Amino acid sequence: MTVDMTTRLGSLTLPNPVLTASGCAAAGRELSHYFDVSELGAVVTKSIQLRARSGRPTPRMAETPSGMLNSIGLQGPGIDAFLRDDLPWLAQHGARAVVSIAGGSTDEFVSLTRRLYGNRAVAMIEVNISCPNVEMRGEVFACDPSAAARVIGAVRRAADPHTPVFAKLTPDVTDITLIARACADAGADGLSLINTLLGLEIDVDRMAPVLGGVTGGLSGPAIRPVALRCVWQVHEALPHLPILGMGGIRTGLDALRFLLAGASAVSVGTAVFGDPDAPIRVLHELEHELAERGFVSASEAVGRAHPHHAMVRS
Ligand code: RRO
Repeated sequence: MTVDMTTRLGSLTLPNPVLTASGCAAAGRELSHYFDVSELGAVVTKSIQLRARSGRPTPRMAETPSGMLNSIGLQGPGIDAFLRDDLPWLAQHGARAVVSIAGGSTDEFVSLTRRLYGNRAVAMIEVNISCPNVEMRGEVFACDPSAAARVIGAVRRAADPHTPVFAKLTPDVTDITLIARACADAGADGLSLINTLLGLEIDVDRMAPVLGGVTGGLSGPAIRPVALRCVWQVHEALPHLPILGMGGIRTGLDALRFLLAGASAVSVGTAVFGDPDAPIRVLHELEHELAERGFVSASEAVGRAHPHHAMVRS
């Protein structure tokens, strides 16, 4: 039995619901050594900033039980090089590009959004207001409903009306539904849930933090239940708002769990470091798991684990 794998994120229709996660595959080129990037729902690019940036001091990665800490600090080529080299490459290879943008102020987010306006290679904008590896916690706009709404509202107004704008949120807040609602009210077309959790590891030989940047973002299977909980809570509060779910997805069953909790699509991130084929494997496994359960479409599974699912949908 074949399953209709198409999914919608706002006004964007994707051939399937499995994407890469921002930051884990640069702009997709590295993964193209392993599979055809156009086979995925979309490639989500590493968050891009106005200017090139070298990032935080090394070491920038640390392994933890079932997880990974990163302290990259927004290393990247800047928007000029991205538009010149990376975005055209994705378009030439038939990949749909979800462009992640990051800035230190609302004005920076707006400038980045304007640079993307009208570019047909941009399928969607993911607004990263939740990077944990910034100098000041005040720059994590997703920790505060009004700061989050200010950035998302400004980006939505500046963006091409045809381009969906998703806000990427952090789980490091008391009530993620308050931030989600503020973003939705400000015009977000959907949400990406979740970014990494702020963490720390100690090297007992050096008796010092492992990471050069001291703290880092925790990702991988260790955070999957946290991510699922966030997707669940936000879908319960805002059942009509599309969610792109991510956090520790390694298998098709993991992806299915996110769909059942309310995500319309998923991103596979940390898994690619140990298994570069992971996104495409997860896609095939998800299709199989859906078929096994008698689903004729992926969208039928979205939110199915919620007790009031039937009422919400009707
Ligand atoms: O670059 C990073 O250090 C980074 C970013 Br922008 C982010 O959003 N999440 C993360 O874990 N690391």
